[in-house]
Amino acid sequence: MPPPEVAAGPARNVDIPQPIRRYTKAPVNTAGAELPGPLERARLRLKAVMAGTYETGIEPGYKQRSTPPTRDEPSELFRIYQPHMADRTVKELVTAASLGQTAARLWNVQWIQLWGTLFLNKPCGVAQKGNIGWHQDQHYFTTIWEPKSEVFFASIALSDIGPDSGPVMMIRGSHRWGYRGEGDFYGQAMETVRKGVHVPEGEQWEEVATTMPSGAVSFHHKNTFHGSLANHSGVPRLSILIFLRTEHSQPLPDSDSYWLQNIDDPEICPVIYGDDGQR
Ligand SMILES: O=C(O)CCC(=O)C(=O)O
Repeated sequence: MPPPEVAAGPARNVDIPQPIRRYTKAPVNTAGAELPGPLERARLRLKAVMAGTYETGIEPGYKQRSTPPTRDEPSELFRIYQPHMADRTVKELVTAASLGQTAARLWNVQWIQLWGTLFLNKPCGVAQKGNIGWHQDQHYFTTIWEPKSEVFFASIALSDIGPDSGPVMMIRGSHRWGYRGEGDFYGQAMETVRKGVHVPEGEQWEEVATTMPSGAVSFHHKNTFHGSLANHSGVPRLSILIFLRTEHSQPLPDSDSYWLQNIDDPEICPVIYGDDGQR
């Protein structure tokens, strides 16, 4: 049975009420019985990755958009793309069977592949320098996936995310607006970025905070407008964003994107639900 948020029946780019929130600790608690568990281990391991220590001996990919390694507390938003390439615990977390199962149920599909990850450390008290501008994820993938591709995103909370932690703010219902070609993930002046987004007639801009406990996962549609503001909670806000696709997705044949270069490599782009032979 699909979970109650999901309409029954075919689910191609399903019209899911926003924000989608799956308050499940499953990827954490079912991934291993040992303590302190993958979540706690992942937090520690990500500190090492932030400092440039790579357990697998492999550097995280897509370096051009990642923050250079440091042992210091970050003084602005810290981003590492592809941390699962560098660390086995992080890989274990992002490939947890329960994550794939939950995603497959939500999207009502037979197959889910992970094609990217992004670790975010939003430090406290750095004001605008911690922001992520309003955007639709689709904006960054128009040169990678065929337009109708079922590509979506999950965000695992590695710390408790309350209203004052700079939670992701989802714009309710914006997944139905279609791809708008507006917004800017990297823009940190939120008002300016907001002014560049035109709300379709009859719709409204309603921000909904995806607050959630550490270990929870939220999923969002590729066309959902979202962004995040300053963290005032007193502790860093830690999240791993996971890029996913279903069997209803197709790479653009002429794309030379980094994100397709390893799409057939099960180490970097593992199938997290369904038949690996389908890749
Ligand atoms: O975690 C955030 O603040 C935003 C991450 C993001 O842009 C996303 O989930 O697609």
